[in-house]
Amino acid sequence: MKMTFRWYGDDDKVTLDNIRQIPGMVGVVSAIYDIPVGEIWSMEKILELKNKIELKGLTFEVVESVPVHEDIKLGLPTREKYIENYCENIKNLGKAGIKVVCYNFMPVFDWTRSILAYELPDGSNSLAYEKNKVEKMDPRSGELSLPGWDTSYGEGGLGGVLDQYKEMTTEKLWENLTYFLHKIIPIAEKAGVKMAIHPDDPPWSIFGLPRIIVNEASLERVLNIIDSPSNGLTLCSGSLGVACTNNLPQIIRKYGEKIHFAHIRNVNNYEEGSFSEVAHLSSCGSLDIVEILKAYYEVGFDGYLRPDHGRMIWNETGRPGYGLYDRALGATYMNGIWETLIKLGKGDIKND
Ligand code: DNO
Repeated sequence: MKMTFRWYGDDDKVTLDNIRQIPGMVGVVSAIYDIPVGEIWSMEKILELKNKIELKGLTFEVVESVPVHEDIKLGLPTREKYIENYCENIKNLGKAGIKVVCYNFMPVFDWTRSILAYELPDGSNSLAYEKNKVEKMDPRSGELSLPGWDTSYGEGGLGGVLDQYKEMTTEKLWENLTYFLHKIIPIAEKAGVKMAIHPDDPPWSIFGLPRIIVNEASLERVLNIIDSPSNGLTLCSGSLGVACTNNLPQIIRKYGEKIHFAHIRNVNNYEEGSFSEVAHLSSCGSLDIVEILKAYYEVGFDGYLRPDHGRMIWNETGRPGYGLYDRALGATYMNGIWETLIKLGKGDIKND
């Protein structure tokens, strides 16, 4: 397992110097943020970012994300140009030594929450999803824009793209994903890049827009589209884990070799369909992080892992979900579990 940390580049309040001081941190996960979705990332920009990260003794082998243009998800004729550009990006990233590219196929809205600073009983705050509030939100109002979204709305803006999705069905979205994968996976294979689709967050349809990467059956379906080491998963515990029917350790055991990138986050599930994010520690939420890591250990996981969203603690302010302190605590907690699993496995610690 290679422990990594997401970094949003020079605009991030969290610096590479902060990140390198987290014990056990080997690499940074990042992206080029100032190029519009669908355009080509120049080799120059990719290498500049890579050099900046490596200068601090960290690796840069995972990109999160190369966003997929809405025209690809919509299956419009203009998708051809965007798919070509996407392939160009994969080739360039491969040349620069990137091993894993994370992406998602969520229509219009990426991860969605109703509140960015939900107060937890200990006075810290985190991201939360309150079903009743989301149901009352007007997606066209523009109030719904979360930090870190990569949007590609085109000339008609948000309203325009939502209109374009009016006739979209779950099956049509699957067709469009299938088309996309048939084009990009052979290119990724050649470039030595593993594509890793991120599940939909939350894993259910919102605002009438279909969402398809939501459970074990959908992971199976996406992997069956093309059997290739380059067609893999980003397994996000917090995304899938808010649906109580998703058994994460079971999913990890089943698809272990296809999981190239692990996001680990704990969530507290309230009534079905509402949740808040919490500290990584198992006892703080609904997910058993030890069981999850044990499953990764048992399948011999040697991919990349990162602590996903953290709470805001100790008066930290910054990008919701992506502060320094709680994510660093999460990484440390997980490193502790991992070290224990390794020692137990080797018989260095008696298991009785
Ligand atoms: C949220 C992230 C997502 C993720 C994309 C992957 O914090 O987990 O925005 O990066 O969905 O493409």
